[in-house]
Amino acid sequence: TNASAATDCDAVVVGAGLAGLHQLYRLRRLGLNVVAFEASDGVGGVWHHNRYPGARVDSHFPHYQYWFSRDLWEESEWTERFPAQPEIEAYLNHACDKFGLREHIRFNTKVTAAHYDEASGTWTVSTDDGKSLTTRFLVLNSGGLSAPRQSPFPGAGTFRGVSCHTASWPKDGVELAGKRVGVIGTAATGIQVIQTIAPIVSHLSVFQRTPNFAVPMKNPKITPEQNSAAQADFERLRGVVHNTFGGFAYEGEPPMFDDTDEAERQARLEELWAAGTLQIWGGAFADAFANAEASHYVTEFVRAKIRARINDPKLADKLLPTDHYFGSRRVPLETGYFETYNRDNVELVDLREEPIVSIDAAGINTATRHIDLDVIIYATGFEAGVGAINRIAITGRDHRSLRDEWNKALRTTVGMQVHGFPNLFMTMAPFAPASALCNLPVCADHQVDWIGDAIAYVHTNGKTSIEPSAETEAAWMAHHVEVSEPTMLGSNKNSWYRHKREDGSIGELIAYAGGIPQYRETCDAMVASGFKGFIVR
Ligand code: NA7
Repeated sequence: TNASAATDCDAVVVGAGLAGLHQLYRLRRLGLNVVAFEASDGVGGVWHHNRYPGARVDSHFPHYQYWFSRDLWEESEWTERFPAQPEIEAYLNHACDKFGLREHIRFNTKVTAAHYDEASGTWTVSTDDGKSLTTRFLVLNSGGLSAPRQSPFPGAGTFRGVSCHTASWPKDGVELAGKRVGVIGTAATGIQVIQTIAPIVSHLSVFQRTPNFAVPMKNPKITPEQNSAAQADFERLRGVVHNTFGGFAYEGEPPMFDDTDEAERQARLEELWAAGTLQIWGGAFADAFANAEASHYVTEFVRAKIRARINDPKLADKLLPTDHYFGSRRVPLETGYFETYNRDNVELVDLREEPIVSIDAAGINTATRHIDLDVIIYATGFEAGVGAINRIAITGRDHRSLRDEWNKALRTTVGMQVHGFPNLFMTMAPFAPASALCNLPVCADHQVDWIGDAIAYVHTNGKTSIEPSAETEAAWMAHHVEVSEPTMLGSNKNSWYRHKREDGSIGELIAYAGGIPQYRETCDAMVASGFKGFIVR
């Protein structure tokens, strides 16, 4: 069914994670001949790689699942309100097989380069097995938080114990019982690891560079009745999540901060603190992201709550951020995380006082001492937004390199296309809700659909290629800056929500803070107008 006999396939999908699997399904439904490449040996993307102890999603039941198939939804059962990694990986494997996708995925094959030939309107995609194939459309579903940051510390390779990044966790696990363990990083991942392994290890050294706020996760078992109720409520829930700021169906409308008095504010925050979800982040007040006074108020509330849980006030000072508002970085959920520091076998190493200088065979050298370790866990995060894409050498029209262009000035059109790169599409890329501020399955479904619509438009109209015009891209970037920079996210330069250029300098805010409804309106209008503002050849 290859529409263009001149190419090996119609579309290439890169990555078999949450978005890639759906993308493959969507493009196959258009009748296209699709080849998917997956660098690892299984499906699931981040849910395949992040096998570290305590790994679970921060989106509460029933939000973190595909919304494109009623059938899949109605047969899916979950055991916990915040499902753990194995359950989500199993779910994605089930979806893969249910929709017959596995046979179209080439596993253990990494895409290394992609070059666009303008004369033929085709992409040549090269893989690490030395092969290449040609395709009309190229879709990068390679993930926004999937390229792990490598250890920057001198001597890291000389460490004689076990060391690994949380996103490259071995399938057989790592022996931690009774070991002296160091964890570097105290964000969403580090927090999950630390609270989980502290009772198991003999001694835990936590290497913290920037303190983070975190809020409680309440994670009860999901009952059969709750599963049935969610299954029966699919249509309504789907309508709701696609029309909320971050892809969650919360009950009730949040009040404007200024419309509440002191008692109402406290009651609201107490209620959300007790609820144990991400709602307290951005959902406490309607203007939580935009109103500095509200941000300040919520920050002080969270600060007091956390402080009360840490026995040693000096330790509390070190664990509590003073340099940013609550919610201006990605808020992690935690279960007993702060109490972990009340344990005798847990030590906080404050890297602002004693930075890591090097690693040797026996452990970590800080500026003031040597810490003996058997295991070093890197919870140091990812090259956010662009990392996985930039690891592919992509050249578009006129041999322009995407990586070079992005390093100079990061830009996309609605986070899914880039001017100068016809027929190239991406999900989870910068300047869309899916880049950071969203329950990802909701955003991903929307992006996968839009990409499907764009490809269908070219395909069914007998056209060759589509790309946004420079003006369309500039307009989107201006809109992004206008709605995102003035928010509290824009106020924080120290977060993966900001692009880090190759020279280490801080660049654009990649998190689009306009919310899903506003984003969808723009994207839907592009489709409805027959892709006005796009160059269709
Ligand atoms: P993050 O959020 O990027 O956090 C990485 C953590 O590692 C953070 O605490 C960093 O400190 C720390 N880090 C990174 N590099 C270093 C070095 N060189 N030295 C010391 N500490 C370092 O990654 P996560 O995996 O926790 O979470 C990523 C997202 O995945 C998460 O937001 C969810 O959406 C899922 P820093 O704050 O930069 O000072």
